[in-house]
Amino acid sequence: MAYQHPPLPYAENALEPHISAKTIGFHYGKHHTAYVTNYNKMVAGTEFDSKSIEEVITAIAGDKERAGIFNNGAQAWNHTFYWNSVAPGGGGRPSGTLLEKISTDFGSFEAFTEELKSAAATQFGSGWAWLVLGDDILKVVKTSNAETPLTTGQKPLLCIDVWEHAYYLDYQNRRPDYIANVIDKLLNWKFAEDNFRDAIQ
Ligand code: MN3
Repeated sequence: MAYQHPPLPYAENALEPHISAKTIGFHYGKHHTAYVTNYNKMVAGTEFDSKSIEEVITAIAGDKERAGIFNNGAQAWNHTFYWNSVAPGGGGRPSGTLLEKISTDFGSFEAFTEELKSAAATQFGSGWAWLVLGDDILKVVKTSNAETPLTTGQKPLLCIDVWEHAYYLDYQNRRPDYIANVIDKLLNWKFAEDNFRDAIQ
């Protein structure tokens, strides 16, 4: 079925000064739109037309003949998740059971943020850094290009886009500065708490 491009959950300038309206305009308006448009064109009239985007991505992961559908579909899904992973007035810490689980599984909240920063900074080339729940343990993972933890049975809680298009207009080559600002000022812990609650039910 066609994947609806969800509206951006805030104004294009709402993440300033950490991510500019210009970056969001291109990133949401051009890049994300293109992934959604391409995915919908590619699945129209095929066996995938009746399936959800999550089902399609999971079913065809690693299938080289369907790489085009996978790449566009996973990028459509990953970006929607990313827009919700950041929010104006974000950053800080989660509360309650998620903070306790992070402290247990990483040693401390600070140890978690260092691991997330490191994963996001060292992802070679384009990709993503994620906080996921897998096998009842919280983990930081990184994925290349369009790859997504959805296909490996892990439940994403938050993600950071580290493709150059996510930060280059604002930070040029200073990816670590972008990552630090996302973690300190923008991460949407309410979204992560909701995802964590769903995952452990
Ligand atoms: Mn992107």
